[in-house]
Amino acid sequence: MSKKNAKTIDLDSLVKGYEDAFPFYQVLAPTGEVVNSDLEPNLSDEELTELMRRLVWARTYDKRVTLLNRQGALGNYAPGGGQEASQVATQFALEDGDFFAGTYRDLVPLIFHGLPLEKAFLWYKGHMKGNEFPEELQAYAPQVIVGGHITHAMGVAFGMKKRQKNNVVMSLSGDGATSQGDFYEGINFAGAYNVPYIPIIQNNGYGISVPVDEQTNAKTLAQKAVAAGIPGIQVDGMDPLAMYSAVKVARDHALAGKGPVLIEALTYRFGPHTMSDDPTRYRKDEELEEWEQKDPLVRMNKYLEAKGLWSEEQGEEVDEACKQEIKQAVAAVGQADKQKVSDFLKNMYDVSPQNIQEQIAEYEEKEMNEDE
Ligand SMILES: Cc1ncc(C[n+]2csc(CCOP(=O)(O)OP(=O)(O)O)c2C)c(N)n1
Repeated sequence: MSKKNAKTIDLDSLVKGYEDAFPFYQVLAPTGEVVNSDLEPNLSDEELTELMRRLVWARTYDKRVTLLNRQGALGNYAPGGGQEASQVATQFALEDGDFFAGTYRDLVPLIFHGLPLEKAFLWYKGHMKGNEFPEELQAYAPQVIVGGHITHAMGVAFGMKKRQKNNVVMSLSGDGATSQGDFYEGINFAGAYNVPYIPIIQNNGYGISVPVDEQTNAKTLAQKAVAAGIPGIQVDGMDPLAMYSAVKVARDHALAGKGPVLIEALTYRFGPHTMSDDPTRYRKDEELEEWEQKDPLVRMNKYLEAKGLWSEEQGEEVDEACKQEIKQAVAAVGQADKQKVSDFLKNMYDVSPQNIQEQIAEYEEKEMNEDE
């Protein structure tokens, strides 16, 4: 005998409903025209020019550091070219005292947040001093554990709320991070405790070579906010003005005591995952070309040129200045102390247990002999 329900539940349309509930926010079309003036940020000419300067600086940095890596001058590098809107324009929307937590791909926004260039390069070289941040810098060192910093960032935001600070925490991570437990724990806690936290997911389509649709059945990553009971928005991650405005809206929301906002930025990395990756093994040339048409720098350039606020010469000046800054930082990194095993060991604990103390003594003796 078959058992039948009298009525059914339309499960398929339930899922379709989630997809439709997350519209895509954009301000600038790839032509540089404004398509949504309601979301166009109220930035002065100076601020718009400064944002463009930073975008160009980021692109030059990306190309230059890629070359330095190939020459063996710096350690491994995770290119950010293509993702400047989701990295640089988002950080530009933060205020003094706001906290930033990014990944191995987000060194450029960390530099704009206050990390000296030399420290960034020491970090690429795996030097301990690359993790020793200036006391006043409101940021974590770049996170390599996928999703690991989402719970940490939420914790900082929890602390800000307890101390009644008028600031927010913003984290940057990739789509792959939303496949990790830490992501769900972080946004759930942030929602439950209503903390001033803005997790930004840079959906660049891949977790190394794994496409997003193999990582999740969700059609948007913004919809993952629903389970945490917080707003989730999907934004054009190649549009600097849309990314800037999205963070401003989220920041105001958080500071009004209304808690976190999850932002999904639809973006693309033009380069490989890291310098040891070959993206041609999992991406088609046509896909790259299609995304290159959406280049955040080109669209911002067109927008500003139409306003008479940006010229090719200005771009060249920024390019040259960035190269000089990099040159000086590389030279400074060359002067850094050689790393010692004893220093690594001393860095592990505030008060070292006996076995570590023994190892420190053993290595210090060896190192002394090496120096002689
Ligand atoms: C917990 C953890 N698992 C696996 C890895 C290896 N790994 C490094 S980067 C990466 C992909 C991350 O993809 P995504 O979060 O989308 O960031 P993207 O690199 O695209 O910016 C993986 C799996 C890791 N670092 N940490």
